[in-house]
Amino acid sequence: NPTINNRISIIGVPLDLGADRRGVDMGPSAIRYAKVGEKLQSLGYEIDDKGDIVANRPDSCYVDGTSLKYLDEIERVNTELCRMVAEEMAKTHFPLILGGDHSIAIGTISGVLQHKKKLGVLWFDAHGDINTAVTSPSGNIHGMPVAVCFGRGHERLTGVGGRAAKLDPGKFVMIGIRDLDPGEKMLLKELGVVVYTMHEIDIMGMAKVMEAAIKIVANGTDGVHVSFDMDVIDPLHAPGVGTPVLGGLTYRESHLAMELISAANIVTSAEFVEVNTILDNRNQTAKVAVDLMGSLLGERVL
Ligand code: 5AB
Ligand code: MN
Ligand code: MN
Ligand code: MN
Repeated sequence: NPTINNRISIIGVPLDLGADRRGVDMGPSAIRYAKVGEKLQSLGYEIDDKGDIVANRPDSCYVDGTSLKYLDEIERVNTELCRMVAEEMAKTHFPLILGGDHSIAIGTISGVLQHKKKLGVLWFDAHGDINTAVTSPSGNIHGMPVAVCFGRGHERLTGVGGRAAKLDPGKFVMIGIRDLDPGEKMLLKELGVVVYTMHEIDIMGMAKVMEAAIKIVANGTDGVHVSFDMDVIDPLHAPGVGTPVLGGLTYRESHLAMELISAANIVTSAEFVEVNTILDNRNQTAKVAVDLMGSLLGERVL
C-alpha cells in the first residue's frame, strides 16, 4: 500500500464513558487477544504497539453539570489521543486506533488533522453520531463525534487539538446508516453530508456504493481516515457491540468495502470502535474487527 509506509502504530483507548459505561472499555484488550498484531505482521507490517491510554473509572470522574455525560474525562482522554496520533504520524507511522467507544474519534481525527489539512473520512456506522448536547436523546458523547469534528457542539470537545482545522462536510461520507435521531437528520441535511444508508446499499450494492464514496473522499484531499463502528455490521455477525441495530452489513459486504478502500490506496489512518466484550460471543466481534483490519490493510485471498 504505497500511501502508507510499512509501520503501523497501534493505540488502544479503553474508554466506555462516552457510551455511559456499558462495556466497550475492554475492546482494545479483546482485539489484541484476537491477534491484531500477528495479523498485521503477517501482512508485512512493522508494528509499534503504544499500549493503552489510561482512562479513569467513572466513579472517580466529575460529571459535568451539562447534559454531556463524563465530559471531563472524555475531553482529557481525547486530548491525549490527539497528541499521540499526531506524534505517530510525525514519524510517518500509520495510526490504527482500537476502541473504546466512538467518542474517541474526536481525538483520533483532531490528531490526524494536524498532518492532513484536507482530510476525507469514511464513517461506517449504524448511527449518524452527529448529535449535539441540544439534540442528543441520551447525553452520551459517543453519539456526537461527527458534529464535534464539524465544529458543532460543546467547546471543550470542539476545542480538542486546538480550534484550527475542522473537517469539511463535503469530504465526509457515511455508510451503513439505519438509525438517526430527528436532530441528526436536520444537521446532516443542513451540512450536505453524503449518507449511504442501508437502503442505498440494498439498491446499489456495496461495490457501487464504495466506488461513489471513494471518489468523494479521494478527490481533492490529502488523506482518508476510516472510522469503523462495529455496529454497522449486522448483529448476527457482530453481536458484541454496545448499541446493536438490526438490518446491518453482512460479513462479506463489510469486507468488500475494506478491500475496495485498500485497492484504491487512499487510507492514511483508521479506527475500529465499539467492541463490547460483555455482549460478545466468544470474542467473535473482536475477531471480525481484526479480519476487517486485514482486508483494509491489504490482505487478499489469492
Ligand atoms: B455509536 C443515539 N443516537 O445519540 C444517541 O454507537 C445512539 O457510536 C448513539 O454510533 C450511538 O444516544 C453511538 C441514540
Ligand atoms: Mn519508527
Ligand atoms: Mn458510532
Ligand atoms: Mn453506532
